[in-house]
Amino acid sequence: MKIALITGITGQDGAYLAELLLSKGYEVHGIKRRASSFNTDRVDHLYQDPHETNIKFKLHYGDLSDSMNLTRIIQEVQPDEIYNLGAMSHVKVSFDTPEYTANIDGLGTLRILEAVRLLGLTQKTRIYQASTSELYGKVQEVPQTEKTPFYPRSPYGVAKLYAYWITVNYREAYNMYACNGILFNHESPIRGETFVTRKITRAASRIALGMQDTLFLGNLDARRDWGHAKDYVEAMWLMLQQEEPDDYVIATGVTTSVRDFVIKAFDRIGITLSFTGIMENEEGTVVECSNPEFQLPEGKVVVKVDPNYHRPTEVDLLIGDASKCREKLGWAPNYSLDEIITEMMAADIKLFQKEKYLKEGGHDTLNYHE
Ligand code: NDP
Ligand code: GDR
Repeated sequence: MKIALITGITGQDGAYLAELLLSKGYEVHGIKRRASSFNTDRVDHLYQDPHETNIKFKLHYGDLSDSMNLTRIIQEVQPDEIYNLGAMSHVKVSFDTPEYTANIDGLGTLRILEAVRLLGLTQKTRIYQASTSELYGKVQEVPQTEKTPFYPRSPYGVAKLYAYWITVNYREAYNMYACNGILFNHESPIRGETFVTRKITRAASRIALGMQDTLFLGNLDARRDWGHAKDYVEAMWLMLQQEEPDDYVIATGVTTSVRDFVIKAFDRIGITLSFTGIMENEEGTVVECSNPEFQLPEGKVVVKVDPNYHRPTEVDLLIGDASKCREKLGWAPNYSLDEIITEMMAADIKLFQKEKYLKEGGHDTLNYHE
């Protein structure tokens, strides 16, 4: 039985990867952060009581800023595979917390690599590093491949650039099996609520249910290559099952603007939007509602631009060429963007229908001070 250790197990990808590895018979260990409230929602369904025998899923308290903690966990777990998914992963927030982002996303990766080296596990433990299409940043060429030059455009991208190269360096210097997956954006119903896709599907659902008036967004012109997180964790695993370590682009090869994502999301629930105006004055207006369940007045403005969501430097266009991964790993995405949006909208409509029902029944808050 193989043993895997996942940093960032409480995040979107960590949860899907843990499910995948458990289904393949792995013993899965994960690092969770101590927080003042529960932060394990995404993996609670995998939890096993530690008093049970034959435990296959175990969480350890830790943090990517704490090298002694990481070294101890790796020593205890003796993993065959480490998936380093932990990160301050929000690009806009990285402009507010650049030093923290460099510490966790950049040096955190070094701490993992160095722990494996110091513990003498270089020939046992394989490492996956969560690299990103944000490395490409300012457009140099499209579609982007493993050979496209990097030009990151945020503290997040720059921190991940360090992580990318330190992974390559440890592979070459110490003959370690360490891979970079250069993953383009990937989404799902459990995507973090402040990333643009989930922000849109949540807001579209709430607006349709009469629980919110307006969705405020930043740059509607940005274009992203969006895939499904379930497909992408499969590629992470495949990268660690090869004879030789290597770096791979994971993408769908299709790019879509934020504006078109909004239109598609509302369209899923029978609301047709049209966008008019330019730049900061652009607005999304209801043209037609064909679903009797969700009736919004024609002409109602439901999307507005708020310049506060603009980034000091933006990544305008991402579209990936995953040919290498297709040829060498036999990987291809199963989900189209339309299917992803359908799944996300269905999940958020259900979530907010439940919330609305509870609120209407007077069960909207849990007041701990009563
Ligand atoms: P999420 O933001 O959903 O999850 C990030 C995870 O990292 C969470 O478990 C979080 O813990 C944990 N984390 C944050 N800070 C620390 C820290 N200081 N020490 C230990 N753990 C920490 O990200 P995703 O699942 O979407 O992404 C996974 C990885 O892949 C990230 O590294 C991201 O940068 C990268 N990536 C993501 C892409 C995407 O489109 N999703 C594309 C390319 C790369 P907590 O739950 O407590 O906050
Ligand atoms: P990104 O994802 O920055 O690509 O990073 P995000 O969903 O945050 O933004 C995508 C694009 O949408 C534009 N945008 C907005 N974004 C957010 N979050 N909120 C808004 O209101 C909004 N309006 C417009 C952004 O400007 C941007 O162009 C994600 C993360 O998962 C990273 O960790 C990962 O490395 C990359 O994807 C690949």
